[in-house]
Amino acid sequence: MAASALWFSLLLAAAITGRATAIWPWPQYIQTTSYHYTISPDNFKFRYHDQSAAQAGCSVLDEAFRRYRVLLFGTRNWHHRPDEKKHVREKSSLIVYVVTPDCEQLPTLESVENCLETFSQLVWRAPQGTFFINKTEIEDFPRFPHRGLLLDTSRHYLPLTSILDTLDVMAYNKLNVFHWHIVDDSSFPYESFTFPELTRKGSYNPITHIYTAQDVKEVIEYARLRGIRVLAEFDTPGHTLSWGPGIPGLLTPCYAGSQPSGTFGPVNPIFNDTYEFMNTFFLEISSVFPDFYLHLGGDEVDFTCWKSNPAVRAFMKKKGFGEDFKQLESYYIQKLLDIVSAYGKGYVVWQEVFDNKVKIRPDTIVQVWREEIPVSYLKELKLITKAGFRALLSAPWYLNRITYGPDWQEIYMVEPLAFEGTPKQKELVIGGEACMWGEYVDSTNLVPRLWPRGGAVAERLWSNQFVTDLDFASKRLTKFRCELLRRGVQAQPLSVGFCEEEFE
Ligand code: CP6
Repeated sequence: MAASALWFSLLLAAAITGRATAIWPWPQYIQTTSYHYTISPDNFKFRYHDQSAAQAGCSVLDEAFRRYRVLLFGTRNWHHRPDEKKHVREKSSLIVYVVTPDCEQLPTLESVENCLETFSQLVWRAPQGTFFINKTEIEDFPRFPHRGLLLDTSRHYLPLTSILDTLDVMAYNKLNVFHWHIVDDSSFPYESFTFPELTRKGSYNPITHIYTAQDVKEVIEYARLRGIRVLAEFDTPGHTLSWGPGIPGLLTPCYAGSQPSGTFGPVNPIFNDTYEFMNTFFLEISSVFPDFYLHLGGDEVDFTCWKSNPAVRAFMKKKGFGEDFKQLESYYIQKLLDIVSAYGKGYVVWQEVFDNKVKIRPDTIVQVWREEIPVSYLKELKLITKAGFRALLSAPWYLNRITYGPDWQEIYMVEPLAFEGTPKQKELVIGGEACMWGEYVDSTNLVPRLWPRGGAVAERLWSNQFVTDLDFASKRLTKFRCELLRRGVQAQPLSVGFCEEEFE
């Protein structure tokens, strides 16, 4: 007979066993004991419970069972130790039963999330290599449904492996949205099949520094299997210099006096061709990226070039915008939002779109990135939610920024709901994102800059609002960082010290 049957549900509303070693992020409820079971990898099994709606053939869980077995016990074939086998099986079979309400093809904002990561963090090892798990009761669910990480693959190209490896570590941290800031001024690595010239002329290298259709599919599938959504950002009308060479006429020519200066500004909002291009381009994007949401950017639009261009000025006059270039920006964004909503997509935009009073659909999500100007990020959240929009917080969570010292603590102590507002307003804050802008980051320094500091954001967005004790967090994050090293992630140290198991 199986000695211990472990019951799991996706809500983790079940009794399981384990020692609270390095649980990160901290669960909603945990009651652990010193009573522990020995786990024999030979006789350890993940199983679908009879009452689970999902059963074998559910790829997300089948694959998760396989991955977590390897994470826990390595790739050694534990099933062939003939002398011990029978004995061990009788003594300590351990079965983790998973109950899920559904087998979802794609993760969504509404998805109920997986529990195998938590289970894996409860297993501990004796120096001789024996595995244990303490008798523990645990209940867990996220505080916010949108817990993202932004990677910028334009300022520096990130090889596919860097992206896939990041998705693994996101899953370890229970982050569930990969915000792919895939193109920007510096380069256009996305390979468009409708407009191949964009990549051919806008990437750093059209052979080696691009994401092919196959690459993009691979990222989406790898993320899906880890419960991670891919939120693709094609930022316009600013941050688009790399689009220019591939699509002549798309960008606004800047003027020096009465002559074109040879430089270009944001997307030119005055031509029908611009919107025809966007219509075709976003048709492709809408089908390539299956998530309901697309990120449409809209940040940092510099008006100087538009101001310098006589045709733009004439257009402003005709439309009655006067000297108010925010109205021109709004004109562009509104047309773009109409295009994308016609494809049945939802959208996320940077805060300027809200600040500049663009008319946006009520289901738009507004992402807050500016720290103080013109108002603090908390005030901004207050204003956005007061207007009835959903909001995402990123302003205090720039992982690309580094300082000397334990800077994860500042990240950790952020309280996203510390603004004045009704409970209804607070409900509109659906989460946040850590950002890794790429100006000074490529595959050489990405990993230690992301981890374990990204974990501070992850716990703030997962755990309940009262999990704020820095000493407690520090101890767990230090151990979790050692666990990341064990899993092959080059996470940087939090402070002085060492890991009990040393790794290369
Ligand atoms: N790139 C793009 C960036 C930033 C933004 N958009 C950015 C600017 C300043 C800081 C952080 C990020 N590098 N496209 C703003 C959302 Cl401090």
